[in-house]
Amino acid sequence: MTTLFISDLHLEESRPDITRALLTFLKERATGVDALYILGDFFEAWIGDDERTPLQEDVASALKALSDSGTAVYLMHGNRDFLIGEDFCSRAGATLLDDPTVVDLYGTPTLLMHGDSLCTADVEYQKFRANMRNPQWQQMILQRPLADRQQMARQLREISMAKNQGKAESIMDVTPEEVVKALEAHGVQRLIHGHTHRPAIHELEANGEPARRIVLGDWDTHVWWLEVAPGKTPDLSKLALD
Ligand SMILES: [Mn+2]
Repeated sequence: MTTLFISDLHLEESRPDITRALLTFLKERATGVDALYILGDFFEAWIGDDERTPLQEDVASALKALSDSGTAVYLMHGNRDFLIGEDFCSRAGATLLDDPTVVDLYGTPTLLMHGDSLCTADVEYQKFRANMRNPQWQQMILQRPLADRQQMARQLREISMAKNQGKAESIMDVTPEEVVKALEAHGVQRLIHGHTHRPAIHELEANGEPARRIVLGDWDTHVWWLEVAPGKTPDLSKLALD
């Protein structure tokens, strides 16, 4: 009995090594486990389920094979792939999760988030996030021709890179009070999230009790995953990406 968590793979055409590592991971680590949770920024960019690039199709069929073999596959949006829709999820045999979601992991209620909503010190980003997550705006964007959306995604990426260059490290991390607030709002002692690319297990206090915040790692130089199993302390693992 094991459940795995990954996030922030940022899959894209220019990094075939990461796609290869994912396909190996799905075969060698995820096959046979109860569930695989992907907590956002699985793809570097997403402009609609109708794009259907070879990379997207390969990843969808690998996830579908895993799901067909009996491992439940769950997907949460990140700040880069928040336009992933039900169409892709059904091709991948995946269930789309809200951010946040509380799941019961072998008797321990656990809050799952991508993590960007916890970075409240970045006021400018939170404003941008609210706009991007507006369903009416998303509907309007998804109706535009594919080429327009591709162009728009390139522009957004350039803007985001330029903006983040000038930002202090602490602004790009979660706000500690926000973590406590989230744990207390949901009445749970454990949070798992990605986004910050700072893999670690933090001990803290929430609801007057010890609590734990587990941060998943991004797949750039390493393959990172979290393993949760009954009766065991959750453990982050990594392997060099070759
Ligand atoms: Mn992110």
